Amino acid sequence: MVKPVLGYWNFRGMAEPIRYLLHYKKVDFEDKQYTFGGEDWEKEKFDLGLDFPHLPYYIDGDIKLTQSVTILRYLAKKYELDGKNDHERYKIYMVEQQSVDLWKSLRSVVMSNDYEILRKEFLENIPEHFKCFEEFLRGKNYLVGEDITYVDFMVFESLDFYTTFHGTALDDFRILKAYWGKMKKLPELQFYVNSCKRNFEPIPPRPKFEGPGPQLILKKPINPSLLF
Ligand SMILES: N[C@@H](CCC(=O)N[C@@H](CS)C(=O)NCC(=O)O)C(=O)O
Repeated sequence: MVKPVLGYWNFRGMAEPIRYLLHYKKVDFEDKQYTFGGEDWEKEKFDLGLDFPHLPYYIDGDIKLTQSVTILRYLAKKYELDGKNDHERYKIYMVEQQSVDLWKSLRSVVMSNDYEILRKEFLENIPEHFKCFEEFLRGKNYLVGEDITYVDFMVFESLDFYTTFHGTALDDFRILKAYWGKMKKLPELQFYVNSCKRNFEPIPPRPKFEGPGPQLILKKPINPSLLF
């Protein structure tokens, strides 16, 4: 049987929650990583049979999908990580979009050419981003109840992105911090998160993060059309 293929750049970005889910469910898949800024993606882009050729994509037999959240929804349904009933699902969709907003708001700052100006204000506003998540999580095991769902992988990646950006970002949020730690220690993810194959960079390498880890510096400027 042909393995499903997840295609994305060689950093975490929008593909990372998908990678978490696939590793969590022990899916045997190919993690195809294109060199960011290289030509390998451009060469293949229009030959994969994708309706909307973008990264990430997921090819699972006849199923050929792009749009990161669509891929997550597909996998969550297939591997039963999408809630137990409609009531849970509405909550899941709400958290899903909230998580996209959370991730994108930091990404837009760190990718901005005005980063040095925006950074300070963004740091001051982090509590605004986290307050509702902290309350939403209160008294729960995972974001939507007792069981893990795909939105846990999305929010976990966002929290990891924020703590990479600013090491103490979560310090005033006891519940969120404990949740982030718990997700990081999920037994099903240990092999992946500790593997040398996992990329450190949540976005294309930028010499900007305060958190731990290697700091890579791009050798050539980012071509914005490759990104969003
Ligand atoms: N809303 C889309 C955004 C996808 C997107 O912007 N992908 C960028 C990389 S992060 C891309 O495909 N760039 C290369 C291209 O369009 O050829 C998603 O969530 O998947």
